[in-house]
Formats: sequence, C-alpha cells, structure tokens
Amino acid sequence: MWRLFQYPLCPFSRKVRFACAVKAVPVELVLEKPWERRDEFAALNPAGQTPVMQKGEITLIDSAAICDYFEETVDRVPLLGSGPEDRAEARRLIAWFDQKFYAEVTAPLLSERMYKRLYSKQAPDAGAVRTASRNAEGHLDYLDFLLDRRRWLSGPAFGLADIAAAAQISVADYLGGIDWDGHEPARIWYSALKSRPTFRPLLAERMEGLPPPSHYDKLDF
Ligand SMILES: N[C@@H](CCC(=O)N[C@@H](CS)C(=O)NCC(=O)O)C(=O)O
Repeated sequence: MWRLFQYPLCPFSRKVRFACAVKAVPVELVLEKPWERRDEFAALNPAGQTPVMQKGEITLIDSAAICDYFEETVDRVPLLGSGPEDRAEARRLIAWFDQKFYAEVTAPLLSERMYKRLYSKQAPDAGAVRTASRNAEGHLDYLDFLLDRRRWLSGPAFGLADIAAAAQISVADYLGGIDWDGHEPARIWYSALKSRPTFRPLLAERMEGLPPPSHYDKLDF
C-alpha cells in the first residue's frame, strides 16, 4: 500500500488524500511534522516538505506531481477534463489554489493559528489574521463568480480544481478564517463536497490541541 507522509492540516496532503480517495487508491497515513526537520524525512524529500508518497522503491514528492502520477496511472474517474482546453483551465485553477490561495490565506493562518499556538507558544498577530481573512473573502467572491457560471469550478465535471480548492478552504475553515455569509454559490458547492464519503474522513480528523469551529464538519453551516 502507498504510505503518505502528512499532518492533518497540510492542505497539499489533503489534496492528495482526497484525489486518492476519489480514485480508490488505498493510502496509509504516516504522521510527519515537517517543522521537526527529521533526518529520515529529509533523506526522503530534500525539500523537507509534506506530502510525500512512498511505496517500495517509488517515492513521489509534490502534490501536483503526485496527483499527475495517479491521473496517468489510474483510469478510474479522470480528474483533469477531456480536452486540452479543459485541462488547461483545470490546471490554472489548481495553481490558483496551490499558490495564490495558499500564500494569501492558508499559509498565514497556519503560521498564526497553528504553529504559534502549538509550537512556538506565541500570540497570533491579529493584523496578519485579519489580512488573511480579508483575502479569503476575495477568493470566495471569485468562487461565487465561477460557480454562477459553472456546475463545478473548472467546468461541468467535478475534478482536481475542486479537490485543490476544497483542500485549501477546509484548512482555512478549520482555522476560523472563512466567513460563509453572503457566499451562497460557494457554500452550496462546499456543502456538496462535504457530503461526499471520499471527503468526510478528512473533515473527521483533528489537529491535537487545536479544535476547529463548531460549523467545521457540519453539512448545514
Ligand atoms: N509545492 C508543494 C508544497 C508543499 C508544502 O509547502 N508543504 C508544507 C506543509 S503544508 C511544508 O512542508 N512546509 C515546510 C517547509 O516548507 O519547510 C506541494 O504541492 O506539495
């Protein structure tokens, strides 16, 4: 079985887990806290980042490379769309969430509300949290805009763009950075994802010492 080195609030690991669940690829979770800088983990991934997937002699690193690998090797449930234009649009949105949303929302929230609280024992910087939440608001506006025009984020079919977005948003939501009020299209889309058996195990998981807000795993939020 594939082993996935991850921790519960790593959005890139959530993306890989969700994609593997949809493709029915069984995965064994291995807890890895990248900030602990374990030598054995550095030997596996010189970048020292989660997620890493390993099976026998094969080591896969980077969520985009990992998702591409399973898209190429597992026919079940294609996740990138059928034509080159569909795939380009899906990849644009995957990069949007992996890079832009992560830099503007998820990474500052992880730093302020997870890392400082659990590890460096500092108070969060309220200004940084406010800025991340304001940025999240802008991203939800963009989701509403897309979902007013499309059934799923990159087009008519559910795919990796939805998975990448749900991975980032679920972590930001866990950390209290998402205000769903006034975002009906995004809320309906996220509620549909939350009800999927392939996504529910992610929502059931908790980061030790850091409980999520009460609405976090509710279908009606
Ligand atoms: N591009 C990478 C990003 C992975 C990433 O940034 N992982 C974070 C955890 S969410 C990490 O390991 N950070 C520790 C570090 O960069 O030293 C991917 O998509 O897998």
